[in-house]
Amino acid sequence: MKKQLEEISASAKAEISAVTDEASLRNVQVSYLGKKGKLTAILRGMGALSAEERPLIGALANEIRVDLEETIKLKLDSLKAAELENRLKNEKIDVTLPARSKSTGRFHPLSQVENELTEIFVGMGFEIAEGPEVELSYNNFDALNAPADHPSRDFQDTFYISPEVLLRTQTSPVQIRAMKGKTPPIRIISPGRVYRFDEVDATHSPMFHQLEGLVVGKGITMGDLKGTLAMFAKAYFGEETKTRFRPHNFPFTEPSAEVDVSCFVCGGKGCRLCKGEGWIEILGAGMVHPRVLENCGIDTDVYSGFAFGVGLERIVMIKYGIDDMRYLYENDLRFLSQF
Ligand code: 2NL
Repeated sequence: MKKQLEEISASAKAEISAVTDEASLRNVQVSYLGKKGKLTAILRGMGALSAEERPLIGALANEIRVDLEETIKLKLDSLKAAELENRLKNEKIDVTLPARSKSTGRFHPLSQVENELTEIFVGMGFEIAEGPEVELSYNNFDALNAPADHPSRDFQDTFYISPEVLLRTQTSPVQIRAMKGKTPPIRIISPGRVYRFDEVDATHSPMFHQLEGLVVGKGITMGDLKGTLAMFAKAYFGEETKTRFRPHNFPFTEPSAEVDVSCFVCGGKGCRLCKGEGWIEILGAGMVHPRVLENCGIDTDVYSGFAFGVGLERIVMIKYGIDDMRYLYENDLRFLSQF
């Protein structure tokens, strides 16, 4: 029986040393030390031994069991170490690979243009003024010298909440509030959303964005208006940009003008963007009508002012050659990620 035990020990050790993975090692373990294992069978059959032999064989069998358990444990450790070694070799990280690019967020083109314009005017000393989008009809129309029969006041053109309250159709009421609230000098810009009762198409939306500017002080003239807008045009469209004023009419300014800049694509020669004109209309402006100043409690013997209004959608569309305004509101990333 001793010989049998030594054979079992030898063959178990040979098998243990031959396995190359954990699962096979477990099989060897079970086939020798498991409930129906070879060593276990010997231990079970010890009842048949003589009283002298039993303790000797028992001790030897136990010794072999402990030895095999230890051998299996060592083999297991070495298999695990080998596996780790192998993984470390195969899962090598190439730190020289270029990083996967992360798609970062960005400002909507309208916000980008609003920020660019704001920065230019803030650089010229303007402050940013804000006000409510739900306004008094008085601030939106009456204070701005829009007569009761002015077409823009029609309920077909303006979103009324009540006869006295509406969604502002321009950001001018912000300037009205500023003029009522402080004494000149005043130098403000008011970017924001405005609303008009328009059908959606390539050039219209019931909600769009404006940026207006207002300067009120002693001795402010048309020359200041022209100089300010010429400087703005150069800062935004490029140093070579020229500015042109065409007579126009707004109820809130007198005189009023529409302002064109020389085409920034062709430099004035005429191209597709400027439709062969050489000029692109970018905003409306004028000297603040004395009645508007009076409506805000400003003494027209002492003060005068100028104002202008830019449609931000228009500037975005001109700048990027976008031919349909609806793209600006659809939030399609294929469109937005181009800017
Ligand atoms: C345009 C024209 C303009 C103004 C807005 C203004 C504001 C006050 C007094 C006088 Cl409080 N004027 N704003 C003046 C001229 C033109 O906007 O076509 N905007 C897109």
